[in-house]
Amino acid sequence: QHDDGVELAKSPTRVKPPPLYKVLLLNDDYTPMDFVVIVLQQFFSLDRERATRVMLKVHTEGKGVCGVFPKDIAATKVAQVTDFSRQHQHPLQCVMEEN
Ligand code: NFA
Repeated sequence: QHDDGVELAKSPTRVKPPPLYKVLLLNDDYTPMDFVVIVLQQFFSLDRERATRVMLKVHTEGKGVCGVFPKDIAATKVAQVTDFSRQHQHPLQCVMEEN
């Protein structure tokens, strides 16, 4: 089996795109809003306006999507956000789910 280059390969030779995972933040009663905005800016490269929008969605709806990534990257984000939050003694929960 060889790679077809620019052509769209048929099923026997097609390489499947990696499954994507949503990374979500969950609401809680204790984590400061400003801290959540910082997390979204630092770990998900959102500008302040987009980060604020996602934070408010999590706050009002209970959860919100931070981004969509391949599995290993999503898992790293979850671990980094969880570590960072615990270092700052906040209970913020970050989870991933298959898209
Ligand atoms: N609900 C938190 C508060 O009122 C803010 C928050 C937003 C926490 C998003 C977690 C996620 N301080």
